[in-house]
Amino acid sequence: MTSSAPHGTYDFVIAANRLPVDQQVQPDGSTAWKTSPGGLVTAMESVMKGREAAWVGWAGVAGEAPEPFDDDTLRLHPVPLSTEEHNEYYEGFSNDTLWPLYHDVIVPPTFHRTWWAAYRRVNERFAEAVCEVAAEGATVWIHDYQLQLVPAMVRDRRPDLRIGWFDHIPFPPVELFAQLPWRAQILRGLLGADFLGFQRADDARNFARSCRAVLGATAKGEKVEWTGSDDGRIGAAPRTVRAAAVPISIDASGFRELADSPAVRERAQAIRASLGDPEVVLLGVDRLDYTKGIRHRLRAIGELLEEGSIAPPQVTFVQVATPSRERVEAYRMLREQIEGTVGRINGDFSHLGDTAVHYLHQSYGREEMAALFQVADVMLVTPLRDGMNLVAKEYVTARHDGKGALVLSEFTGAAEEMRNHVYLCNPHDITGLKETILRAINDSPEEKERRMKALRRRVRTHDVQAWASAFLSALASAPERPTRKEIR
Ligand code: GDG
Repeated sequence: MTSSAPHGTYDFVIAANRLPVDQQVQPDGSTAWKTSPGGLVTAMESVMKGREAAWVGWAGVAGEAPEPFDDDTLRLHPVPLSTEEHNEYYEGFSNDTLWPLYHDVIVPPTFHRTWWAAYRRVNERFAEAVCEVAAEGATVWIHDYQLQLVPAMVRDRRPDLRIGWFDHIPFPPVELFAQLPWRAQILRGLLGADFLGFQRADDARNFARSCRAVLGATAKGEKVEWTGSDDGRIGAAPRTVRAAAVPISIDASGFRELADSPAVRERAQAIRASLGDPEVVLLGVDRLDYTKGIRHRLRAIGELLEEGSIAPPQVTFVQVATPSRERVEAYRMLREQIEGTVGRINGDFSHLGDTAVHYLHQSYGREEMAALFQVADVMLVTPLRDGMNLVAKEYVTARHDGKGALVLSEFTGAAEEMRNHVYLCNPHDITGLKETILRAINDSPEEKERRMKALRRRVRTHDVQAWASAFLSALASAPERPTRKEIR
């Protein structure tokens, strides 16, 4: 423990892989930082009011990091990543080892010792940066799977801090997690926190079971007790940690306002007209990721077209597949497969002027997304595994007309909250998925409106601000750490 670690002045510190800023080139060729507003930023704004807050993260450009700077009331503290570290810590260990392992090994995870070394090194750097900015007794909120070692690394340096970590993605069952060669180190890293938040109670339970099986910790209900070890490795101190579900949400009022604006309503009408005013628009919006079930969705759509259950121009399917992680091989292969399938479907079932599948491998602005949601009579959210899935919550929030229908995979965190009013599906069951899509198309307007009303209410009352407050009050009341003496 380095009690001489420097203290900063911020009493609330966020650590996430990315800073909420992007570097933009100005007309004169110079560069400037622009905040990229997202759900997390909005949530943080609501809990940061009146606090001196700092955000520690990578600025998005490899090489030297810019000097810390202020954005409005928030201090942004960039952590540098070299190109090699970006490859090994981020694209490698985070996105090609942990991501597939934590998503039911839909593709096989890759294990490389050099990636692990980089992950550890970068986590250490984040921990140092957190300690540098955090005031005595500050609250630290660490985000996601890229930073699982940071809680213990911060704790070792600064036992005065209150440390929370939130897992945006699923936590796998121990039978899968146990494959990870560095499973014990990851668990010990997380156990440095006072409170660990997960999307679902099942994720929290998976974590607790892993602690029991891998570390021999005691896990009762939401409490994990770890008596530590004296081998001097990170996370060696005795701990009692609470692990519980705190499901994330969206900035519902902000998104509702956007979706309700005249510009977005007009744009929605224009999009519908440009599609040839079909009777039914089916929509998918996802990062192009193998977890999102896009291939299964296309399979179902292809079969429905083949059977003649749906056909353009009356029914058309729009798939927005936002470019993602394009340097990782599994993502390159996925893109090829999906684009091959879309090409085959359109070759077989489109006619001049009547397209069966509109495939858009692009990113769009928030307004365009809100407009697309309003056009969608049936929204297809069919992941094979997803921590939460915010698209599902955005879709219902955008439907201020109360129309539309949400087909939602039971393997999303969102299904925990929304299962009673969505058209629930198992995306692996193509026959069942086809039936569910047809039911969502053909159900009565009254039934759809009833469901949509309940869904909208749920998201409105459980928004991102509520999530952030719930997390922080759980963190504030997390069990006090017993001293080593009390445990023995
Ligand atoms: C991870 C977890 C969890 C997508 N394309 C565009 C665009 N988006 C926006 C969506 C939505 C967000 O990105 C995606 O969030 P999801 O929740 O659907 O999925 P992941 O990116 O995998 O997020 C997930 C989440 O973290 C939060 O904890 O729910 O389970 O995997 O907001 O609308 N936004 C814009 N243009 C696009 O082209 N503007």
